Amino acid sequence: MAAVTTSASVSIPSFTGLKAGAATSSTRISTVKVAATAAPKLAIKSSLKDIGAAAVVATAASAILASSAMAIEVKLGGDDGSLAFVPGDFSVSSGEKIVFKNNAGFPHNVVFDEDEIPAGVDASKISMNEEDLLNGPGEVYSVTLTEKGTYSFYCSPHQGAGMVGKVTVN
Ligand SMILES: [Cu+2]
Repeated sequence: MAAVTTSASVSIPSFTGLKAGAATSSTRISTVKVAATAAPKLAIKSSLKDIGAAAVVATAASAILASSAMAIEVKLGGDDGSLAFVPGDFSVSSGEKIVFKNNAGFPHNVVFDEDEIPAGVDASKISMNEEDLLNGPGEVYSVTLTEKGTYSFYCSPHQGAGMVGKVTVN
């Protein structure tokens, strides 16, 4: 079965959430300082713990952001519910990650056409199985192409409806 990974963009919203949480924590600390009683000691401890966790997440998120600079996201299904890859024709650099993400009208999948990929590339190694489907919202299939050239791909349930795409690797 083809590798299904969590995309960077899926992780980022939770980072934003935690960032907001960290801001709340520092607010709590200044409140504690003003109060200056013995009891808030426990509150400070838990606040620092929150900040520590947020800092760890922040580090992970920057790593994700750095790597996503070398990735392109392709929506599976248009925002208007159309059965299409969005964008449907695009270019990437050799080695750049392509993240296909369920957006609308799923289930979808991503299958490269063995007759329309550069010579020597094994379609089965870069494709999902025809029977495998991304069923849930936000589910992703990621692939990295290194051989330069033009690749055609399609979604097997919706190929007849015109859900086909093309990527040029430079
Ligand atoms: Cu589809």
